[in-house]
Amino acid sequence: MAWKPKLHYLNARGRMESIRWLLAAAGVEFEEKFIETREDFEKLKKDSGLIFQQVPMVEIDGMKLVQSRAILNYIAAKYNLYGKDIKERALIDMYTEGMADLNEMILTLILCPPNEIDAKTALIKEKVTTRYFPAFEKVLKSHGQDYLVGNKLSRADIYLVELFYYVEEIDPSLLANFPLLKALKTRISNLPTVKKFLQPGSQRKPPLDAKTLEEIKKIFDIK
Ligand SMILES: N[C@@H](CCC(=O)N[C@@H](CS)C(=O)NCC(=O)O)C(=O)O
Repeated sequence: MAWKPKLHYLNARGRMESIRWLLAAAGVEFEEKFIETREDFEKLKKDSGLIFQQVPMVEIDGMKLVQSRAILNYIAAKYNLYGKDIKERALIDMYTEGMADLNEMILTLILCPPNEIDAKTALIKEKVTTRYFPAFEKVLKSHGQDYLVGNKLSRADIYLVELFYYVEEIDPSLLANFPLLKALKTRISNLPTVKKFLQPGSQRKPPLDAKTLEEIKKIFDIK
């Protein structure tokens, strides 16, 4: 059997899900080792020498990589999803850093105290519709091409489409006024590798539920 990258994280989206998306879109099969208890996490820290005592960690090409952005950069470069030159790479970095800012807001929503959830949700919706989606619609309009950078699929397209699915979970209407983004979503979702990842039973993870959140808080000692 061919060697596969091994992903060490929770059985949840968190900071690993974009890595799962990128590998899946690149057509790379991967294994997952889930951290299910505080003891699992302590053991992983001890046995694998996690440099910052944090996950995600990905075993790939003889390395044990941590820091989600570093992992994404490596996978994107390895599978030719990171532009053809340093200018394209700079654009891809610029766009994906904006996407990472939005993702961080979405990712941390569930950690908000209940009395702050509505305000934070409203803020996300406002940023989506007045900042992030208009920015990426404008990029696509400016060059009239099918992909964000270099007329070729890159990690930026994959990350943005991943975010479309999260945003739709918050409010399915938010993409309505952005025709080029809607077309991008359809185009990327129909790539055979992505289509497969979107099918039930894939390694894509569902939204976090309250029970799993409580388990995660125990594992990471979050008060
Ligand atoms: N900048 C890091 C942040 C990693 C991070 O915060 N990991 C959390 C889980 S999502 C963790 O391991 N927390 C345990 C701890 O910090 O002790 C990345 O992007 O990978």
